Amino acid sequence: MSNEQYFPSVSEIKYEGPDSKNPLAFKWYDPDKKVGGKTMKEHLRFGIAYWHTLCGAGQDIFGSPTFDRAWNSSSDVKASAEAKMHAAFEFFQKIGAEYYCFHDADVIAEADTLAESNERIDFIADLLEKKQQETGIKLLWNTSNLFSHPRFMHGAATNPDADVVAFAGGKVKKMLEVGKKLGAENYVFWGGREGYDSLMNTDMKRELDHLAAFLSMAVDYAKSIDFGAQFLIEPKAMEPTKHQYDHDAATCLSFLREYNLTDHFKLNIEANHATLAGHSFDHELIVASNAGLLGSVDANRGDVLLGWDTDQFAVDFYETSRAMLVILKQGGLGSGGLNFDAKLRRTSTDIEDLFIGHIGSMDAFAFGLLAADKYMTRYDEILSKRYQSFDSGIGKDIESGSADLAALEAHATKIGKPETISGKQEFLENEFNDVIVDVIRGK
Ligand code: XUL
Ligand code: CO
Repeated sequence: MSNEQYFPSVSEIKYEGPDSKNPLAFKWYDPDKKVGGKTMKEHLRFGIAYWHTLCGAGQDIFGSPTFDRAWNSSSDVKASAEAKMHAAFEFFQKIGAEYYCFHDADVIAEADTLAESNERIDFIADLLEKKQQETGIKLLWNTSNLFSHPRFMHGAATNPDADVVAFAGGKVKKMLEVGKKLGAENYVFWGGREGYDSLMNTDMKRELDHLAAFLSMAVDYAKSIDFGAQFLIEPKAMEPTKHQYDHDAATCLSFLREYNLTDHFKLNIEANHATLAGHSFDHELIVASNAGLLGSVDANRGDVLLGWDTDQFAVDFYETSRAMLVILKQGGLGSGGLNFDAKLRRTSTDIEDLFIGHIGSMDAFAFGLLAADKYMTRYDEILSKRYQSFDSGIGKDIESGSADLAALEAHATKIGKPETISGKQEFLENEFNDVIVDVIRGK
C-alpha cells in the first residue's frame, strides 16, 4: 500500500515564476528566496489541514459526497487510516509543505468508547511518527475533535453533563500525549460546540467557569508530561452554535485575562472566522498581535455573500498582503504557521484541483509577504507620523500618565482650536495598490 501513488498525475510542485502558465507550478512561492533575511519557507511555515485535504469528500448540508478518493476505498478502520496517511504524506511532499495539522478523528475513525479510540490512535500515531521521520515533515499542531460525535451535541468542556466533560478531558489527554510523541509545535483548542443555541437552558457563567477549569487541566497535564507546545485558542463567532464563547479575538483575550490563562494560550486566527464575527482578517490579527498573543493562522477566506464558514482558499492578493503586514510587523509567527483550513468547492472534483487550490493560496501568501515587506517601512512611517503629537508635549504626558484633565484643559485653552488634519485614507489605499502593482511588475 505504501508504494501506491494516490496522485500519479502530479509530480513535485516547482516554482516557475509569475510568467508561468502551468497551473501545477508556483508563480510566487519560491521556498528558498530570501525576503528580509529569512527564506519564504521560514516566513510562511505552511501547514496542510488533514480534515479538509484528506477527509473532505465534497458533501454539504444538502448533498452527499462528490469526491471519489482512492484512499477511502477500504471499509477496515485501520487499513483506511493507513491509506489516508500515505496519501497525506504524498500530498505534503508533492506540494512542498513542511507542516501538517490534524484532529484525532481525522487520522483514524473514532470508536464509541475512549479505550477503543485510544487504541486506534496509538496504532496510527506510531505510523505517523515513522512517516514524519522518513519525510522530515513536522506537526504544526494537533487537536481533539470535540464537536462531531453526538455525545458532544451540548458541548464538550461546557457540556451540562459532567460525564461528557470527562469524556472530552480523556480525549484531550490522549491528544496531548500524541502531540508530545509527534513533536507538535502547537496545540489548538477550537470550541466547536462551546457556546449555546438558547439562553433558556444555558447558565453562561457556569459554562465559562467549566471551560476555564478544563483548559487549566490541559495546561497542568501538558506540563506534567513535559509537552512544551504553544497552546492556541481559535476564535469563531458562531456555527455550529448560535453563539460561541470564543466569539472573536477580543472576547478570547478577555476570557483568558479573566481566568489568568494568558501565560499559557495564544490565538489561532482564522480569516473566515474573522468575517463571521463581522471583522476583517487583519482586524483580528492586529487585536491578537497587539496583545502579544498572535500565535498562528488558519489561512482561508469566506464569501462576502454567504453568511457561513465556506473555508475557501485565500487568493485575494490585497487580503493576504494586509495579513502578512501584521505578521511581519510582529516579527513572524514564532512556532505558529499558516495552516490551510480551506477546502475545495463541492464541484471541484478532479484530484489536481486539490493541488491547484493549495498552490493558489501558497502563491497568494508568498505574494502578500513580498508586498508586506515592501510596504513595511512606509507603514511604520504612516503610523508614526499620524501619532507624532504624542511624541512630545501634552501627547507625551498623556501617554506617560503624567497629564490630568486640568493639564488637558490648560493645553486646549492655550491652542484655541486643533488643526484639521486629513486621514488620507483614499490616498493610502491607492498607494497600497501601487505597491501591489510594483510587486507584480517585479520592481
Ligand atoms: C472550524 C475550524 C476547525 C479548527 C480546528 O471552523 O476552523 O477546523 O481549525 O478544530
Ligand atoms: Co480553523
